Amino acid sequence: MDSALVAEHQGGYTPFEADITSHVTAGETFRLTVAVSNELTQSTIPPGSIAEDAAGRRTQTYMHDFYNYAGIHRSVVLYSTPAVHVEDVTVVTGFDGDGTTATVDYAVVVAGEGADIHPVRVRVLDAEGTQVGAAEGISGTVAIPDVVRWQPGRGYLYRLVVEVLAHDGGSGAGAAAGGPAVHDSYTQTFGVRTVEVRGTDFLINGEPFYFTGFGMHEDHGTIGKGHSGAHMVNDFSLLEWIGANSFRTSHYPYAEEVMDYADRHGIVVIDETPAVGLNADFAGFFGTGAKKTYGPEFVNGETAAAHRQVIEELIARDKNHPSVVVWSIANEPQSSEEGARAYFEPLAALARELDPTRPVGFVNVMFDGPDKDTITDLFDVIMLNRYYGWYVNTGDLAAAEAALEAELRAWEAKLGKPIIMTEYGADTLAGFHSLYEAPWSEEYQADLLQMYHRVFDRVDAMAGEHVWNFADFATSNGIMRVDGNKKGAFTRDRRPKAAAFALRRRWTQNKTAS
Ligand code: GCB
Repeated sequence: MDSALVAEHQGGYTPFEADITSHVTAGETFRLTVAVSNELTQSTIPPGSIAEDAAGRRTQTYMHDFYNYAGIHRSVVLYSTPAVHVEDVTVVTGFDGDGTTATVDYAVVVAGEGADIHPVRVRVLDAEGTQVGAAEGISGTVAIPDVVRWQPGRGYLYRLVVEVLAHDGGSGAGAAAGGPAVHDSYTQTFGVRTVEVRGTDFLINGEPFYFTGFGMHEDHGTIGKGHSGAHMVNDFSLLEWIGANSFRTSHYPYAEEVMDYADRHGIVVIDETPAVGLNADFAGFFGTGAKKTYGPEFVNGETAAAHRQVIEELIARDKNHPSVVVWSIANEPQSSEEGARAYFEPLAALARELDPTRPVGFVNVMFDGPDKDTITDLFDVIMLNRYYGWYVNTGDLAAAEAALEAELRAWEAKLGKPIIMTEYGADTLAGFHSLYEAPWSEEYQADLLQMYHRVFDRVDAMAGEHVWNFADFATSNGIMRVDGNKKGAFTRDRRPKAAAFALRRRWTQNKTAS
């Protein structure tokens, strides 16, 4: 049987598609093969390198702290559309006047030959399915009076039903009812909310929002990175139990089902690209790598091209999710070396150009504090991963507390923007207890988190706290990891450590029953 290559795509976390119409015949069977490679190189995001020894044995190394699984982790879907069809929809929401009326700006792309002669109409339905607004044309604004807002903790969703009509009136469902036939239709859910950074406040719908939650990973026993609805629902239930209002998709875009769930349940998301490990300073930790980050050897023009692609694909995929309130374009890149600013300035500008409605950030690494970092001013929020009391000041929470507070105050003074602590935590072996401040014990993890919280509560610019990590997870082999990374508040099979109860007490204490 003849076979043909119909599509190729680089990057493992964002969707891609191919039109296979000319290769198949209606009514006949065919074989569709999807093959994936998990090899990471200097031109992939995340980057990695492959060495080959004299015997031809190839080994993969990479500079990020989670296991490089292979295989197909997400859905593969075969679907058909009419030749002229809805290809893209963008929805941007705002409020009018006294804030009780919403403005819904929409833009539709209709693809296919002769697309422009087909009339387009849109209808807005509320959660019960009642039509609350309508408009005609491929772009426009629909007003929703007495709008129900999408809010943290309350994921109220509307639907925008986009219909491409037959250009000659046609016949069909709509025609039978007296209107023109519907040629193609697509339903896009959306929520009405605004996001804004003002001074050191992070505002959702004009109200200060404080992030509580975790950096997470798509990682479970047996299924690895594979998406599973049952595991997803369990993880979201644990987030609810512990009082988390948000999470970061560390360190890559998560399955679309996760984003839909967050929308529906009012969970706030910091949405991250897979740009992790762009940092030669980690060479010691991972036992390998270049000496300098920016240059032909490591983060070069090819890396930049792949990085642009992942930003474009993430924003194209997730732009209509109300849960997404920040784009994080990288985790812990080297940000003090010469070359960092020239590398990141165009990427920050690209993210803003693609989506002027959401704050853009990146996550800053401990080595590049406020005295050394050269790029954080290019972004709207300050996102920090800090390990005082763990990698530094190990076992000395008093010294860690002073160092943490001094650094947060320095950032506040330098940039005056909201600070979100996107990682803080300690490896903890579930079941190990100690009377003393013993790293790895459940007591130490809880004490360390409590120390951070004392400091956060003293610093005005703090806008959120995401513990590293939601659950223990698999990593590559190394002397710093025993059966993976153990910084979870939950174990890998989602049992709570002592810290989980402490977090629950903090994160649920101000909640009124509803
Ligand atoms: C970090 C990284 C995260 C690691 C974590 C750790 O800064 O962003 O990927 O897993 O530290 O536990 O060392």
